[in-house]
Formats: sequence, C-alpha cells, structure tokens
Amino acid sequence: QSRLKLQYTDRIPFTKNPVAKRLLKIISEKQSNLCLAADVLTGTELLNLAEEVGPYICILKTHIDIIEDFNENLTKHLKDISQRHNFLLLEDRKFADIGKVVQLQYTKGVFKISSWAKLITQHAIIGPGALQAVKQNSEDLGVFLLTEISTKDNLISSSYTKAALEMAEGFSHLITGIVCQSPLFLDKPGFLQLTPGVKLNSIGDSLGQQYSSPENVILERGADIAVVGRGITEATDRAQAAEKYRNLLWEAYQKRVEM
Ligand code: BMP
Repeated sequence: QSRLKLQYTDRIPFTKNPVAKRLLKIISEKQSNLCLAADVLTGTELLNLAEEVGPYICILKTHIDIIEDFNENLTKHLKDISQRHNFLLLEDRKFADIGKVVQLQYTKGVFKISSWAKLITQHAIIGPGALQAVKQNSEDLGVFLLTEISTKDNLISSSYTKAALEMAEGFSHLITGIVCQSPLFLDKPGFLQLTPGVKLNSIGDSLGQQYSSPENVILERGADIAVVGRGITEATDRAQAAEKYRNLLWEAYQKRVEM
C-alpha cells in the first residue's frame, strides 16, 4: 500500500527505526506534521521561539552552528523544552565528510550533537560511510538522508536520487526518512518524507530557495512532514503563524489519505 494513503499511526509497524516510531506517535498525538526551521542567531531567541511554537510542531530543526553565543546550557534547556512540549530535535548538520570525521563531528567538538539531537541529516554523496559511522546509535538516533534539494539549479541528478534511496534501504534501522522534493519511495511507508521549501504567498528568496504552499507540498510533492522556517520565524505572531501552518498541513494530509 502506498504511504500516501496511510495514517501516521498505521505506519508505525512499517518502520524499523525507534526514533521514527516515536516521531509518528508525536505527530498523531499533536496532530502536527510541521517541522520548524529555527534559524535564529542567539540562544535566547532560540529558546523563546521553541517555547512559543513548541505546542504546534513535531520537530524543531536547528542549525546549531549559526548560534553566536552557544554554550552547553543552551542544548540542555532546549532538550527540556522539547520534552515539555513533546517534539524532537533535529540538527540539520547535513553531514557529508568521511565516516571517521562524521563520527567526530556528531559526538565531539563544541556542539556534542549526539548528546541532544535525536535526529540528524546527512548527505548521501559520500556513500554508506557516514551512515555506518553513526549506525551503532540507532536505538537513540534517526537519520534523514538528503536525496533532493529545494534550491534552484542544484546539481543533484535523478540517478543520484535513485542511488541514494537504494542506499537508505540498506540502513532501515537507522533511517527515519528522506529529505526530498517529490513523491519518492511510495512503497516504503516506514520512511517519512521531510520536505523543506514551504511558505505561503512566496515563490522563493533571492538566494535560490524555492517555495511551495502547504497544500502543494503534501498533496503534490508527497511530503509527510513539512519544514517551515521564515514563514513562521518572520511572522509578527509566531505562535499564531505556526498554528496556521500546522492546521493547513494537517488538513492536507487528512485530505490526501481520504482522496
Ligand atoms: P526557510 O523556510 O526559511 O526557507 O528555511 C528552510 C530550511 O530548510 C533551512 O533551515 C534549510 O537549511 C533547510 N533546507 C532547505 O531549505 N532545502 C533543502 O532542500 C534542505 C534543507 O534542509
């Protein structure tokens, strides 16, 4: 059965990744398939945003290396908020180095990503090495593998996308899902499609980003979870904006299942 037609809870038995099972439960409980891209520059801004928008999201996605005043207290507080509001933390590091370096970047350095992020993103370009590097953590970690990208004139080919998906299938205990832009892997309800590039009333920014609407991303592009950044972070009332995107995305998914 196509994943496009299944409710989130009905997909739990298909996934082999424990973090994906948790995520599917959170999505159903909160009726939210919204991931917030929390691209802000200070710890205080990040924590305030997480508090405001927390009730409406299933994932909060960070780029922790853009925080100007990072210290370990920040990720500790962020973790507390994520538990209180019941969402998962995704560090969008897009790991793309040799396995050994990915292992070090994931566990060490300033950010110690493995100590707070249950979800990470990886590029497929280097082959299975980066997945092997974090594989032993699959009880406590889910990877979203990037197989397509939302930017204009990007260099990813359809053969790259296909090979990346095949690679993901070999790591089903570790893979939570796929970051992509079109309805791929329809026969794999255990993988979640995470799709960025979502904003109302905009077709893109001046640096190559391309946007679709919440309805389009769920109904046409096959997203299971949509990533919204500036559509929420730049709104005057961020909680209200998050609630609006949450409702539109959830209704679109329900419509897709029933269609
Ligand atoms: P915004 O909605 O403000 O354009 O933010 C999009 C977010 O999604 C950014 O954090 C970016 O890193 C991420 N992203 C993307 O835009 N396109 C992709 O293909 C993959 C991404 O991770």
